[in-house]
Amino acid sequence: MAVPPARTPARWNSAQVAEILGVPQVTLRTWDNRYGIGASHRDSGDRRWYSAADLDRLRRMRGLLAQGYPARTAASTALAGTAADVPPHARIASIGSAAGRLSSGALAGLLDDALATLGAARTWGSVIAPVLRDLGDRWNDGEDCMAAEWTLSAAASAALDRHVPVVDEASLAEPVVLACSPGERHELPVKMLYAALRETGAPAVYLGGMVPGQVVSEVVRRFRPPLVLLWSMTSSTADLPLLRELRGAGIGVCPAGPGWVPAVNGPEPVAETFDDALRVASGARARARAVAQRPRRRRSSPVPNRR
Ligand code: B12
Repeated sequence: MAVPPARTPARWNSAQVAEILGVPQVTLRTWDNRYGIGASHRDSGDRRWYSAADLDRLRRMRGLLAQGYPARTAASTALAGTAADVPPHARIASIGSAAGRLSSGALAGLLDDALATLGAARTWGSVIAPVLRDLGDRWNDGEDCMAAEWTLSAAASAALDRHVPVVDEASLAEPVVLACSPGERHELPVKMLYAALRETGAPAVYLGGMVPGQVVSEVVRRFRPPLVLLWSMTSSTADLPLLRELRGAGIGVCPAGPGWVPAVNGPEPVAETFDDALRVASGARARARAVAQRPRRRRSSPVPNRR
């Protein structure tokens, strides 16, 4: 089997890249020969080897093509690393249409491009959320667009996995913990928040959708986070007993999302918008440090074990 040339960051050969991107090898060769976008390394047998940066550029190329850019422009834009001039309504239209066609491949390119160009917060607020709201409204009006909703949600989640670099959680100091309430499957809003936090370099741990209470408790015991952000999209998933239990153990918990509003019912602050939650989560470590420097009473009982 062919191996990558020594001492280069190249890791994937043409067949692997074709599979990862869903683009035929012959097309990859054409892009490379015509537009100079492709593998940055060749081995002694003149075989192409692609690095992570090469893959990112090719993903953007694919996303720009799906937005209707001519190939030459798409290649030069991807190579220059900027496509900020695509207006949000064009992104909304192309992502909405790719979701309607259930085209995960086109969505991957479009979403990678949006995330690389706009970052997570703007991609969410000005591109993905409007498409999801539209799908939700159409579903309410009796249109069967559930498959498009699932396809887009899955593609967005996968694009975030590519966008956010892997980190070894064990090495993080005082990370904010983000989790969906135990019954909550609408995880995308809080996963977007996680990506936005990580873009700023803030240490954060993301636990995913429908997180059992005992998992939250165990992670909290391990990481001692300055804040747990507990997300709930609908009132049926707002888990008030879990919120109280964590707080009773001295853990700072911020209920986030529209689901908490009727549940907490009153003066309790809820992070209702993405920007609120980003502010609260970003400031949590600084606030925790300030509190730690004040003279304080003994900490209450350890985090309860819910098993
Ligand atoms: C995508 C989606 C799904 C996907 C979720 C995929 C995923 N991985 O996240 C799937 C298909 C799994 C799904 C499942 C279900 N869904 Co759904 N879903 C949606 C949809 C289309 C978008 C959800 C979303 O991400 N909203 C966020 C953005 C796009 O909406 P928004 O209004 O702009 O958001 C506001 C706030 O949430 C806030 N905000 C936005 N982002 C963020 C981020 C943070 C961190 C914060 C703090 C705030 C915040 O700002 C906005 C202004 O207030 C909504 C429709 C909608 N309009 O929301 C329905 C919707 C939420 N779903 C609904 C329902 C009923 C369900 C199901 C029960 C359906 C079923 N019978 O199985 C299940 C629920 C399962 C469960 N236990 O959780 C209903 C909820 C009604 C209600 N209030 O109870 C909605 C509203 C659709 C409808 N009928 O109108 N769903």
